[in-house]
Amino acid sequence: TAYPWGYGQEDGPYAWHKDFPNAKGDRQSPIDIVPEGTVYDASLPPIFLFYDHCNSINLCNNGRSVTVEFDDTDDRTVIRGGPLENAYRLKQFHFHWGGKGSHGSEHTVSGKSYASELHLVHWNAAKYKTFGEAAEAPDGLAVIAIFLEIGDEHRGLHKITDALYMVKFKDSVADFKGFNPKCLLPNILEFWTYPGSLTTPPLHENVTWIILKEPIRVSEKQMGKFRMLLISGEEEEDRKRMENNFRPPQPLNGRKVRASFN
Ligand code: 1SD
Ligand code: ZN
Repeated sequence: TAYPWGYGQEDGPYAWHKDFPNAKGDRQSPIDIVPEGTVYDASLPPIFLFYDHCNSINLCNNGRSVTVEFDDTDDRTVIRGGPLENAYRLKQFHFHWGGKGSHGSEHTVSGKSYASELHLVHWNAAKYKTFGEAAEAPDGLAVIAIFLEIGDEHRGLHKITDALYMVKFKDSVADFKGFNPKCLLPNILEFWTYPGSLTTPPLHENVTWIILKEPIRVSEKQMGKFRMLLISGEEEEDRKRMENNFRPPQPLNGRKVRASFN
């Protein structure tokens, strides 16, 4: 199968602009966050995650990442506060990671990469009727990003890493009920926020990014399980690993990055 885009030599981030002109837009993501260049905004409320009644559905390998999808037909699982004007519903979360421990995140902090980055994707259901509609609107999406660094084993992540074998091949889907991403949050919810874009084609410039300062720790062995996933389908002879599925930092172009903390 030919991929319209990916993370390889030919179809990777440096080629995306050919099919997706947004790639050269002026509010692209990810970015390098330079803490000294951010502005503390005392008027920013804390971010609240109402995840108590959340309902995961399945785990999928879409050939570019591994995604856990949620029932988003009502407002049972939302985030509020921070830079957001209303509640945004959780749609899915997924990861970006490297081929080796020290890189793999999309956002960087003063040039430092983390091993992986978790994205909790939410949409503005107060204003738009469907995820698809929100995904094209300027205030449609809010993504919470959490950095993963190598350390001890992460208890909460086990449920995911232990299930990855079920979605080894591209386009595979497995039942994944009852997982609550609350267990993947760090202790402190201090964040940076800035206006940006999807980090994957079509690179729509409609994401309010909320990047948690405190990383979570996962073991090298757990990261290794992500790297066993394949970007090839079960029928394909040529087996390629899913790794280095991250876009490098993009120009800030004068955007202000606000910090919720001093
Ligand atoms: O990579 C994801 C992509 O899979 C999809 O979830 C999209 C939202 O429709 O968001 C991007 S990202 O910007 O969260 N990386
Ligand atoms: Zn992402």
